[in-house]
Amino acid sequence: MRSLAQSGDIRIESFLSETDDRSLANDVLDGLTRPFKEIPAKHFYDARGSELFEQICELPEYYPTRAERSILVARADGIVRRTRAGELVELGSGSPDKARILLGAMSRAGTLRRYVPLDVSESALESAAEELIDEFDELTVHGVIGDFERHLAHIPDPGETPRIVALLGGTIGNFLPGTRRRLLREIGRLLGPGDRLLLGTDLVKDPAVIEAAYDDADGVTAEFNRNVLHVINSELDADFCPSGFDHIAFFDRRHEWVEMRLRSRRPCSVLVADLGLRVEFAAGEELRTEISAKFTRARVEEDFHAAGLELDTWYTDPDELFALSLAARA
Ligand code: AVJ
Repeated sequence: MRSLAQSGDIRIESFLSETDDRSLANDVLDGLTRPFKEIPAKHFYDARGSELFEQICELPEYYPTRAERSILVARADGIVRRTRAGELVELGSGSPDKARILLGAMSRAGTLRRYVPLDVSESALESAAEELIDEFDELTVHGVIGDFERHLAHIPDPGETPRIVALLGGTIGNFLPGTRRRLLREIGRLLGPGDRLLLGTDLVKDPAVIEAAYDDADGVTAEFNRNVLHVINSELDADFCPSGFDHIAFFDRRHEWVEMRLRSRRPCSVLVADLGLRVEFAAGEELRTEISAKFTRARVEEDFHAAGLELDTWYTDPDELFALSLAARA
């Protein structure tokens, strides 16, 4: 563990190291040597990918961020009244926008103590911590730089107040059903009896609306999708030609998830020099880069049940685009 910052109110620790590079290396080795090629969605988010994602959140077609925000704004005070929480643990925190709404409600309720963001991006975490410290006098921040699939054990023990552990944005949808349930179970271990999980899930709706959100007119999502190839090029000394791949996004009705893929226009041979790996793509061959599951209330409840959790309160926006679930350990 590296301690990166230690001022009066901010403490940031990092649990990323060489094992971090290994995570991408392992995923590339596994994912590009299969008959159906695949790279996990978490590798989009280097500095450029995070910037592109922030741009996606502003696109007219990409409704989840706005819908979730509107629920948070309408419900944050109620959530805090219900839980009496004074601590927010946010997994995959990214920008401080969502935390600010919940911390503001804790501050109004007089319970606010601590914000514990966990994110892979050191720069995002530092700037979020500094912004929020300036806004809330009573706040301390204990940031954890890490990956919530591997570093949940480094979340500090709870303080004196109940805590909310938040996984927002629909990020849970990036995981296949079995992994999703395992992850929810692990997250549940962070919850004491009075603590609650706050989970953001995008909802099943007209496929045309969903597909537009993942294939915007300006091509920002296409660039975001191709960014994973830039990440592999720079981190593993590969020679992908990102412009040789088309962006594909479609709603799979049977699985109720969106898939993003990259389709090679021509036959191409890629060298991943750091791994001594050569990978061949046929013309038209596709690489799956993301699944983003869309939920119904019943499906969320089933997942909670399988993970040893139970739904406490279900909140949606008026158009039922997105949902926030408050859940407890069963
Ligand atoms: C950040 C994972 C919630 O799945 O909607 C946005 C990522 N991918 N556009 C999502 C994403 C394409 C986003 N999550």
